[in-house]
Amino acid sequence: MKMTFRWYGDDDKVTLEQIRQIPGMVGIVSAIYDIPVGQAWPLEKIMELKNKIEAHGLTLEVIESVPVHEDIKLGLPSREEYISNYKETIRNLGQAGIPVVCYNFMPVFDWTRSQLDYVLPDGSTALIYDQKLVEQMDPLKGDLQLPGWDSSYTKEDMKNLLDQYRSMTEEDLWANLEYFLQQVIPVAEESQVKMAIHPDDPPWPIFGLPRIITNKENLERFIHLVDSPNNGLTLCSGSLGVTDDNDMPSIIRYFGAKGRVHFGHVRNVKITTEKSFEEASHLSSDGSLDIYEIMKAYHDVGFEGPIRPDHGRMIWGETGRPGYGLYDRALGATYLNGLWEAIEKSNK
Ligand SMILES: [Mn+2]
Repeated sequence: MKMTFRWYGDDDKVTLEQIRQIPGMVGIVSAIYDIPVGQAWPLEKIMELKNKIEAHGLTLEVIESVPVHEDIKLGLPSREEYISNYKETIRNLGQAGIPVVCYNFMPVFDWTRSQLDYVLPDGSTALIYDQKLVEQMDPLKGDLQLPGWDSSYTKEDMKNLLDQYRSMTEEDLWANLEYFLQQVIPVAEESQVKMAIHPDDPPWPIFGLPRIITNKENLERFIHLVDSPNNGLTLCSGSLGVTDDNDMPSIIRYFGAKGRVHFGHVRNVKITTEKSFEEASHLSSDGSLDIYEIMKAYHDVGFEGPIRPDHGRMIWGETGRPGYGLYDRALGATYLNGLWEAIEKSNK
């Protein structure tokens, strides 16, 4: 296991100098943020990012994400150009020696929450998701201002997009995903880049849009769409784990044994009511997930890829990007490293 940390580039309040000082931190998960979705990433910009990270004694282990243009998810004729650009990006990432690319295939909204600064009993704040509140929200009224997705859409763009998705079924989305993978995975193989799809967050349909990367059965279907070791998964405990139906340790063991887990997001969530949850600290006893069992599952399948602490709470007066402050994620990394050391030593 390689411990990594997400960094949002030069605009991130959290600096590479700070990340370097977290014990056991070896790698960075980042992306290029100033290239419009659908355009190819030039090799020079990738090298610039990689060199900056390496100059701080860290390695660029994962690109999270190379976003997939909506026209690809919608299966529009214009997808050809965007898929061709995506392939060029993968070739360039391969040339730069970047081993893993994380992406997702969620229509329009990416990860979604109902509140970004919910106050927990200890005074820290966390992201929460309340299904009833989300159902009352109207994306066309600008009710949603979330960090996970592109807020540059105008009302008109949003309306057009939602109208285009209106008639789309889950099977249509599967077909468009398969079409994308059939073209992209052979390029990933040639480029020695491992593609790692991130599960849908939350793992159920929202705003009437289909979501398909949601459970073990669908992950199994996914890895067979194109049966290649380069067609793999980012397993995110805080995404899949918000429903009791998804047993995270068993999912990690199952797909890990097949060599299809390329990246791990490890964080805790507290399921409050059905389809509602609060993000918790990483500690097992603070949430609904057993983080020890999750790390043990990664350990037992011999996982050697990158793992990162995922969203953190805001603590100690820190302000900044919701879910992505320094302090609580650093505590998370330290806790995960502690569990790993204990698991390793007790297995000797
Ligand atoms: Mn995640």
